[in-house]
Parts: sequence; structure tokens; C-alpha cells
Amino acid sequence: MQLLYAPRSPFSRKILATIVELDLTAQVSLVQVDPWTDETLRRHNPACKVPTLVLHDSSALFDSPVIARYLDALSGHTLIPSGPQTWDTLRREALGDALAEAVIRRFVDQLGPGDDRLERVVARQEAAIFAILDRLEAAPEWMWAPTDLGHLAIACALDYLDGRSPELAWGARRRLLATWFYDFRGRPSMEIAADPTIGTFRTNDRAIPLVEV
Ligand SMILES: N[C@@H](CCC(=O)N[C@@H](CS)C(=O)NCC(=O)O)C(=O)O
Repeated sequence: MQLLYAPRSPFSRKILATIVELDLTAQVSLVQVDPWTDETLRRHNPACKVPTLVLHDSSALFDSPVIARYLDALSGHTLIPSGPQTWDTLRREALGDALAEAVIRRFVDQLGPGDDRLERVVARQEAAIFAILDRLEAAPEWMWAPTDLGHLAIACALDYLDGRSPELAWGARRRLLATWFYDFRGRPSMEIAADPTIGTFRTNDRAIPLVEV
């Protein structure tokens, strides 16, 4: 399989960390793409977004929640537990993804001309960012639960928030979440997701399509 990814993308990082946690690095080779300029990506994913996973038969999977579910099913459902716990895990994955999405939109919208409408959009993204952070801080039991896909999504989103919007100083009033995050990001899966060259991934700079045998 080939994972088309971008190094800074929080959704790509979530999938990279998932692959490492599931011990699937030998089965996935990495292809770095710039979704904004590389039209080869669109042949596999019409929305032209990363991450996109190209399977052995050249079909592709996207978005990141779908890819994560596929990989988890391949390895016996260890990151998305079965039973009632499933929904808590997927809810936290959705919160992490929504946080990343809001940070991206806030950043992109701030690049535009400062009219009223844009200011309202930026304020709306900030409301989402703070509400998600507060929710995660207020009911912290998940922080001590066994690692699942929700933890990876939240940590990748926080990492992105930290790097992209340091002026928000998100950790100052959310000590539990900040303590959890600064510890969690030391996990090998998070470190390799931030820099896949230190892991055991194969890289493939010649692009797709590729049918692996
Ligand atoms: N919901 C998607 C979001 C993916 C996404 O927005 N990826 C960004 C990079 S972080 C991208 O490819 N953007 C290019 C574009 O929007 O055209 C997922 O979870 O995979």
C-alpha cells in the first residue's frame, strides 16, 4: 500500500501514527505530495486531499477516518475497540479532527482581506477550538485510558495547534490537557509521525499509480 501524505498535515500525521501503533510500517510505503500543487493526487482522490491510501489493487481510500478504520480492521481492531467503547473512541477522533480543521480554517481565513465576514468566520473557528479544548479538559478520564485512535487524533491536532497558532497559548488554562499532550507526544508513534524518516517506513519518491504484488 502507498500512503500519499504531507508532513505538516495533522490528518496525515494521525494516519502515520496509526500505522506505527498498529505495527504496519512494513506494509506501507510513503509518497510525499503537496495537495495544493500535485494533480497526480486527484487521480486517486478527486478532492485532492491528503492523506490518501492507495491499496494493492490501485483503488484508494480517504478521508483519514476511513483509512484509520481500514488499517485497524487489518490488524485486529486494536485502536478502535469493539463494544460500547467504540463510540467514545470515534467521538474523540471526531473532536481531534474538528480541532485540526478549525485551526486550519482559522489560519487560512486570516490570510484573506480583513472584512467583517472573514472576522466572523475566524471568531467562529476560535469558538470551536476553545470549546473542544474545554470539553477535553473538563472530562479527562480518557487521558488515562489505553491508547486508541481518539488519543492519536487529539494529539496530532494539538501538535498542529501548538505549531500553527502559538499565540492562542491553549495550554495555559488547560493544565491537564497540556500535561497529557507533552507526555503523549514523546511516544515513538508520534515522533515518527512528525518525522517519518526516523522510522522504518519505506519511501517512494516516484509516484503512483503502482500495483504492488
Ligand atoms: N477530512 C479530511 C481532511 C483532509 C485535509 O483537509 N487535508 C488537507 C491537508 S491538512 C489537504 O489536503 N488540503 C488540500 C485542500 O484542501 O485542497 C481527512 O480527515 O482526511
